[in-house]
Amino acid sequence: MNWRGFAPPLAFIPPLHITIGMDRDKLFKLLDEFKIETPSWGYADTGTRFGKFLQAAAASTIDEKLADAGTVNKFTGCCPTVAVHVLWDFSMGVNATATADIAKKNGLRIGSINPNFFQDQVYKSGSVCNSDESAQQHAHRHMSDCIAIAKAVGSDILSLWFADGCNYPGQDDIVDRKRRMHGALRQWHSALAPGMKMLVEYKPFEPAFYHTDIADWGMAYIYAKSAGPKAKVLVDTGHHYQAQNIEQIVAWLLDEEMLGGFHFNDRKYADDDLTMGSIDPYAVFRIFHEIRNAAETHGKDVSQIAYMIDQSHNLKPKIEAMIQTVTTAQELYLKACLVDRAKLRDAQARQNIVDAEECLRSAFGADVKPVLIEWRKSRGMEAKPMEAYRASGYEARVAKEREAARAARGASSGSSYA
Ligand code: RM4
Ligand code: MN
Ligand code: MN
Repeated sequence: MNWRGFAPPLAFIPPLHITIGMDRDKLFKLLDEFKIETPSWGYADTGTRFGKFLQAAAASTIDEKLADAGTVNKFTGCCPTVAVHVLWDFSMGVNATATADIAKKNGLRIGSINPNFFQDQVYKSGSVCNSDESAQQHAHRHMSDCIAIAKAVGSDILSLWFADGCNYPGQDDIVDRKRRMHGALRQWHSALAPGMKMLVEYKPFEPAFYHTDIADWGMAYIYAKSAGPKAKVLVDTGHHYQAQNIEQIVAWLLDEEMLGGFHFNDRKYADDDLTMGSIDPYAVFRIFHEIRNAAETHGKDVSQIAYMIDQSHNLKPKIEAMIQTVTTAQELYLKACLVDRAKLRDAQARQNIVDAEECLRSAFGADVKPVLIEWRKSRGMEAKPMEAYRASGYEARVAKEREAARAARGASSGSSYA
């Protein structure tokens, strides 16, 4: 629709290259390079603190999660790595090297390793920020296991999120806790294999509700900077106060060369872990716009950004939810690639606010679905991933197999995300 609300007749829509000032080959190359990591926990039954609703097709073992992740990658061609959550995926008896082989059989690699510093009883008052040294030691032992797993599976990302924090004013000394975290991160940084990265995730609330020990991007930045050059900041889109300008944080981190990656999800209220772009797709577009702007206008290297999904599909069928997420991400990324940056620079130089804003709005409003279909066809992929996945009958098949396998194991679904 144009701004008066009348859609021009189709025949008058100019060809793509005229509208966007970017040729098809460049766009296709950008799409080729755009990869998103899916999380193992997105394939499992998850819930809220009030309970879980179980799905027959949900994955319960790491093998099943990898089969599902491989299926998402098969239909989207965009998700070659899988994030693992160590305690949920590598319980006793799970062999890391064998798991890497299963990933390979499913056309995947193990991506980020997510340690778990929140589940064990000893972490009641935190992990490395805890004044109780036995909790700190427990966290250190777990981290050594995680570094060993990372080496065994050939992962190059340790993705760190801490539930550390306090529930009440005065509960512990904020500065002592800060120094404990500093010490732990520095120590772990020095244990990283060459080529490994350490991502530091922040979150202002939950499960601690008075303060968390890495509450915002500034704190994550300071910790990462002091840990060493392999440490960068991880932006989880659900981990901000309402109304926070996330794309500005992204632009700053990019300019400081401290943006490590994302956990994408959407939310309405708190850390809701809803499907990316389901509530506010323009917000995701604005993030991608800042990334493309950093690359094209400011000459920054954005190739190392780890795009990851951190969602819980409590009610949606897991694989469909993931395919929906990934195709949404591709659409919004592509729209951001379409922003006419020369035109935008010109409008900014003229201080013409309306023209400048329209550069973003018209790219956001572009129908990119036909371009994506063309790109998929040119790469020998399914033109419409969701339709093709539904037609494959995968969900009904694994539902049957997994129900039988669970019954044979005598397994019932536990309360964790594993
Ligand atoms: C946290 C954070 C972490 C995720 C855990 C399960 O809120 O987003 O990245 O691993 O939840
Ligand atoms: Mn996260
Ligand atoms: Mn979260």
